[in-house]
Amino acid sequence: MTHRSSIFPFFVALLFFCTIPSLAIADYKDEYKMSVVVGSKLPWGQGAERFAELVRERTDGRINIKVYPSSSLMAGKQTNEFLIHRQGVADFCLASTINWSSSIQELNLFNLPFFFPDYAALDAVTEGEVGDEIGALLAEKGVTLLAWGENGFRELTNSRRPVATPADMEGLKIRVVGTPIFIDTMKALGANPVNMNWGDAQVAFQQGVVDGQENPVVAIEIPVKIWQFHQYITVWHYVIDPLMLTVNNKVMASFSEQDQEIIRQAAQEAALEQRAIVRKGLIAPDLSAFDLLRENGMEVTFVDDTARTQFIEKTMGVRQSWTEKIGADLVAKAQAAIDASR
Ligand code: X2X
Repeated sequence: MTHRSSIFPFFVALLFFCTIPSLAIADYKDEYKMSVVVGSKLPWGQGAERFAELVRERTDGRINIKVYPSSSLMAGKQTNEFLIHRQGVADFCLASTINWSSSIQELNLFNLPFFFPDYAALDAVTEGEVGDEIGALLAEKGVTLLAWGENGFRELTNSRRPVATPADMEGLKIRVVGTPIFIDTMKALGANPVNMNWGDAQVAFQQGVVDGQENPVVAIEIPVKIWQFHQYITVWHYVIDPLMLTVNNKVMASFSEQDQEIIRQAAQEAALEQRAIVRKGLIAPDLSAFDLLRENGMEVTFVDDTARTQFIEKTMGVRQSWTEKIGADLVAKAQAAIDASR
């Protein structure tokens, strides 16, 4: 009897101290899922890994984010990513606007053909009023935009011939993402677009099912060694591909204010690093990325100003019809930011 009563307070104390820390993180899950469309070895996948690592370190493991690469959370169907993010299947994403733009029309702004001339134009848009408006729009739809990362300008590669003017596009079979504006643009250029998920695309290049594709040089074409399939590359900056680092609103709200701040900061840092990595070697005077393509046997064609004007004219109908879907007001604001950046 005496023995039992002396040990009782000890158990109460033990129970108390063990419960306190677990109560404080009671709402946190053991694992948060982060979706990425491409593999972990690409700079895009590595940007997500870097973010997860920074968050894990700075929250002492309270927030454990696991990256699910290669569209694995949406069974390969990359254009479903926004839907599964909104539903909470993916808590976090590092996502291309291309894959979300069939769900959110406004994101087609970045897919307007030959609209963004250079990186300064992109930064002026994402870091200005338009970037904020897109953030507000995403928030309304259930996700919080934490930072802008980057895939890069999308450049054409093919196995048939050098492409320098719109006439050279005639009849080329080009793989594109299953996003309608890409089909429209390729058709306007006289090409034959085939839509395909990224997971299937690489096999299609290998088997020569398509003649060509379009993706960023440093972020995708070099890491997948596109020269194994395509000898010709056209540097035409036809579409820009920013990435959005996002978190589901409800998931964000479940974190303490201190942890939310850690997440915001980590996102900014990881995205900034990731953007620098994918731009390296692409902007004069450092054009080493193109040298690497040449060393691997590719013929690099830079589209000059005259040809760019021809490409713009050839796709003007696409630009006009999609401007209506995106919202003329948003496109005009982006145009003003681009003009001011020049
Ligand atoms: O599918 C593509 O081409 C990729 C990997 O660049 C995107 O997800 C937009």
